[in-house]
Amino acid sequence: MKYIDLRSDTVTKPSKGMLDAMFKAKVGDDVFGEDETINKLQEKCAKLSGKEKALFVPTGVMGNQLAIKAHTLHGDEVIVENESHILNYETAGPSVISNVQLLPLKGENGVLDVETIRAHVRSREYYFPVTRLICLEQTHNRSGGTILPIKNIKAISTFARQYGIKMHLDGARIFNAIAETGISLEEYAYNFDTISFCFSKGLGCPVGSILCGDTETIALAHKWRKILGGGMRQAGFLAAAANYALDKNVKRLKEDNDNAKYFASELAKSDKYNIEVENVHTNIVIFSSKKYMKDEFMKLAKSKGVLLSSGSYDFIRGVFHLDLSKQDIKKAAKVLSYL
Ligand code: TLP
Repeated sequence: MKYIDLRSDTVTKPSKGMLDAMFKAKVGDDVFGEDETINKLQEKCAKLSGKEKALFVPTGVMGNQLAIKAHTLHGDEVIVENESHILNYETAGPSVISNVQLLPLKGENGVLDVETIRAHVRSREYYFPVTRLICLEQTHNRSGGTILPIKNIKAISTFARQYGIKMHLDGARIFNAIAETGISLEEYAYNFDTISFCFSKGLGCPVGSILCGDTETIALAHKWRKILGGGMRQAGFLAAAANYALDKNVKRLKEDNDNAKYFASELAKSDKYNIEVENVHTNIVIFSSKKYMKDEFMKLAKSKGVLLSSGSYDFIRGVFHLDLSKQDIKKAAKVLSYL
């Protein structure tokens, strides 16, 4: 059976144009800093984000973990949102790699309020951990690709700077947010010390993410990338895909966001689902079935040709990406409306 794959935007395969660009890449040994395609990508991303430097990394997880490692000391505390990727899907990496404690705070649709953060920053008694870092996520995956408002980001950033707390953005899907808000990567990034984003999601690359920050922080991250086994040699073939994606696949993300909204509004027409259409800001749709438990529902949908993934708790997740046609999306919505 040919499945309509809504499990994630990570499931895409490189297009012909991307494969051509990869095939033609000029590569070298990146451990010696000699891969010109990686160097070009890193310079491009540094410029786009308004940061001094950027580091190509294999995964979004590595980008986040290197940022946490570079910003913290053993025994520090890192504020994250309750439903963040860093807390829920990174295998306790911050405690394993950086020996830090995460302090999860409850947000509203992924959005943390500056007053909630203020109330949880530790005072400097010797028996408290030091609040060293705040991590935010744009778009917010488990809340359904919701966009953190720039006003909220700015308020948190202003507060953090005042108290000498570092800021990291897990911007895995930031270009999906940019497609809606029109706010530049540089304006978002200005509010953070480091920002990571992924090429292997909506941008359609097979592998790769990037971490941007100042020279000193990226130098530390570079060292830790090597320690963790991420010195990738002739990875310019992969960086070529990322360069291609930045040129060709950024603008079209609006289509994925619109497809997600269409799909959500179709599901909402049936009374079989709990779904909040107004919370679909970008390319992720979170919903639950009133009739079936999550696992049962996903199995049933699969038997009818639609692959979905697990969201948080009893929520089911559909993610929209460049390997889906309009027809696929119409069909998926129709199939689910009959379940
Ligand atoms: N997210 C994956 C799964 O891990 C859940 C997905 O299918 O959505 N930050 C955010 C916000 C992410 O959503 C992801 C991947 C990552 C980081 C990690 O990226 P990778 O998988 O490249 O390590």
